[in-house]
Amino acid sequence: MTLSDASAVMGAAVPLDPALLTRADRAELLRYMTMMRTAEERALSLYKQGKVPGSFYDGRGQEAISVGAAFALSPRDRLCILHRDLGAHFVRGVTPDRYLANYMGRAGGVTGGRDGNLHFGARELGCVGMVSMLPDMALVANGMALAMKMRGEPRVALTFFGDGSTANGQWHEAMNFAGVQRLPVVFVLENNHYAYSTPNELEFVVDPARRAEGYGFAGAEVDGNDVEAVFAAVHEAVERARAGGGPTLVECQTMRMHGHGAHDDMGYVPPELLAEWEARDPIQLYAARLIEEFGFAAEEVERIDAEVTAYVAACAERALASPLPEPGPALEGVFADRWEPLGDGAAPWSGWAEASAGAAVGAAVERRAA
Ligand SMILES: Cc1ncc(C[n+]2csc(CCOP(=O)(O)OP(=O)(O)O)c2C)c(N)n1
Repeated sequence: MTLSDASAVMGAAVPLDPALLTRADRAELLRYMTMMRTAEERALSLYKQGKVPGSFYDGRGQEAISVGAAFALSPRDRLCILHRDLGAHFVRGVTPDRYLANYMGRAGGVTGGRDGNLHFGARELGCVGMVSMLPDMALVANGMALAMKMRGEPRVALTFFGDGSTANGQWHEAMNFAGVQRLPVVFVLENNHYAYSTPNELEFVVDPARRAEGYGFAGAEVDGNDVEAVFAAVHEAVERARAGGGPTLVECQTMRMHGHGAHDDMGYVPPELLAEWEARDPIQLYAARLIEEFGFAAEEVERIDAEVTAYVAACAERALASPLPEPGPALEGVFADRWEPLGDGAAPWSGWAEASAGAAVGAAVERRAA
């Protein structure tokens, strides 16, 4: 079964070619999900200590989506990463010290202290800076995909968004344009069942994955708490886009296990619903699966957890040691200091060094290509 038959795949898992993921890849998938959880837990505690100004947002319970999806991309692909997708930044090579320093507004943050939140990107890693207005990152991804298509480059743009985005007018324009132009773009919908306090039933009548058919491209629905299911669906979507087959909407079913932000006690979510999803925790499920299905020893899985815990603790120390920024560079990067014509292949976004992309991305994709 392929995703190209949108109606046939609804609710069905894409079969994963076992050769696509090696044992080392599987350990990495667990490592990156654990890294996202651990770094966000640490950031939340820094927020509670008053070290993070403003607000704090995390993606607890959704780790399998950003990690699984980012793992299916090659270094030359591009990502638009939103507020619940920290795992994608990590897979691309952003490190937890830079993430934590960013939240604290320190000079060592990804934005050098310009932003004290999650509105960052890392161009050299293929991560576009986050636009907070929803769902505008879908439009940015479309723009990049259009450029890739016009240049004849076998590259793909991927964007994440939540269920709330799918009820916004710009979202429909983005889907329509992508379908009409058959853009090499992958739309990853993280359906965590709430847009702030608005539940799915007040957001839409027809499920977004089904709506993809109306825009003329494939829609798939996967278990967003199963990292390999996400990887398989996104991998197939990426292959199709790269081969000129146009967009795919991959809807990942999951649950937002924390409030919209740290300020939100989410009293509007029924506790029994949360308990149901707690039992489907993506990290615990995958750790158990590595042992039961893929022959990992319990100690190996525990070691990954211990290594990540120690690594994130060291990263937090580095972030805390980072100074607040000097005011001088605040305006750097706001206005272009020179003008150069964007010749073919010379657009700012295509000039990153491949070698600097996250080790996991390069290694996994190159192994598969070999
Ligand atoms: C146009 C716009 N309106 C409101 C907001 C404020 N806002 C940020 S995230 C969010 C909830 C979005 O819900 P959803 O798309 O389901 O994503 P989730 O936060 O659940 O992952 C809101 C209302 C925004 N960023 N942009």
